[in-house]
Formats: sequence, C-alpha cells, structure tokens
Amino acid sequence: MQKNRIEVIQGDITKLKVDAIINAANSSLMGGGGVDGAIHRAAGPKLVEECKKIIREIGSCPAGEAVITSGCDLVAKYVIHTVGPVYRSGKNKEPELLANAYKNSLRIAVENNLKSIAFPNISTGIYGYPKEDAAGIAIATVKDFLKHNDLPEKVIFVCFDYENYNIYNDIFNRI
Ligand code: AR6
Repeated sequence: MQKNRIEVIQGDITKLKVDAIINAANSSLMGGGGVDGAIHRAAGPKLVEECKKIIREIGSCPAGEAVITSGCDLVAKYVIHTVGPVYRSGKNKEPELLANAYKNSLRIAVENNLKSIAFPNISTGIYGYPKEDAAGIAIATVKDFLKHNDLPEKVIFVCFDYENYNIYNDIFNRI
C-alpha cells in the first residue's frame, strides 16, 4: 500500500510539477551549490527573499528541521527547505538527523495539505553521506510515515546521479 505511493525517478527536481519539491539546503537558507543552487536559480530571486524573512524570524534552520516557502518561478507550488547532516564518522547522530530531515519535511507537507512531493537524495552530495546508508534511511522513513498518514498521496525520490538511482531501485525492489 505505502509502496504504491512511492516512486523513484532519475532527473532534475527543479522541473517537477508537484505540490512541493524538497530542497537540501544549509542552515542559513541563503542558497548554495548542488540541488540548492539549482532550485534557487530556477525559482528566481524571490525565493531567497522568502528565506531571508524566515531566517529573520527563526535565526537559522538546524540540521533535521524544515521550513516552507512558495515555489516562486518553479512549476512546483512550494519548496520545503530542509537541512541534512554533514556526514563525519556516522557517530554524531547523522542517521537520526537525516531521518528527521525527511520526517519534518513530510510533517510540513501534511500541515499544508500537500498531495505530491519530491525529495532529492539529501546529504549525499556536498555533505558526504554514504549513498547506500542514506537511501536506506530515506526509504524506510518515508514508508513508515506513509503507513500512518494519508497525505502526501505521492512521494517521488528524484535521483540526479545514476549511482543513487540504481541504489534506490535495488532497495525499493527488496522492500
Ligand atoms: N535535481 C535533483 N537532485 C540534484 C540536483 C537536481 N537538479 N542537483 C544535484 N542533485 P547536494 P547535500 C543531487 O550536494 O549533500 C549545498 O551547497 C546530488 O546529485 O545538493 O545535502 C547546500 O547549500 C545529490 O545526490 O546536497 C548545502 O550547503 C543530492 O542532490 C549543501 O550543499 C544532494 O546533494 C547540502 O549538501
């Protein structure tokens, strides 16, 4: 049942027509490289203005937390910005923080009545999280959340690189 609500694709998350795409941001929410840079470029300068307003209110967005803005010039209606952990040894609560990044993004999707959302492979680029481990946490966390919630109806894992795409498909086929 939950599995029918999950899809794995390869592609560019900025092109997706979903209610919200999730951004793998940093605590400043001011943009950066990787998927964060791609989302800010595609969304246009209004996105950073919305992020600045949030930062004025909350100070910073710690690892594991998430906030929502509009999608600005994107085809997606909203962007949920979450911050994954920087991977060090794996003994600094990285698995818990990564799971929280997924859970808090999902919670915000429910609070905003969003039906379709798309995740990138959070923390597996610049933040250096081992891809297999990160994919296992991402899939298990989303599957468990969907078991207990009717929304979002659809969750898409968008893999940019084929290494992640193959890893996700292998895990997905086993569950
Ligand atoms: N669509 C989907 N996925 C993408 C795209 C795209 N257009 N571009 C890259 N990816 P990363 P992190 C994948 O480094 O590890 C930023 O500077 C990429 O292949 O974007 O969480 C932030 O500001 C990888 O699998 O995010 C933070 O400082 C995945 O997105 C820091 O990077 C995540 O890689 C966050 O690092």
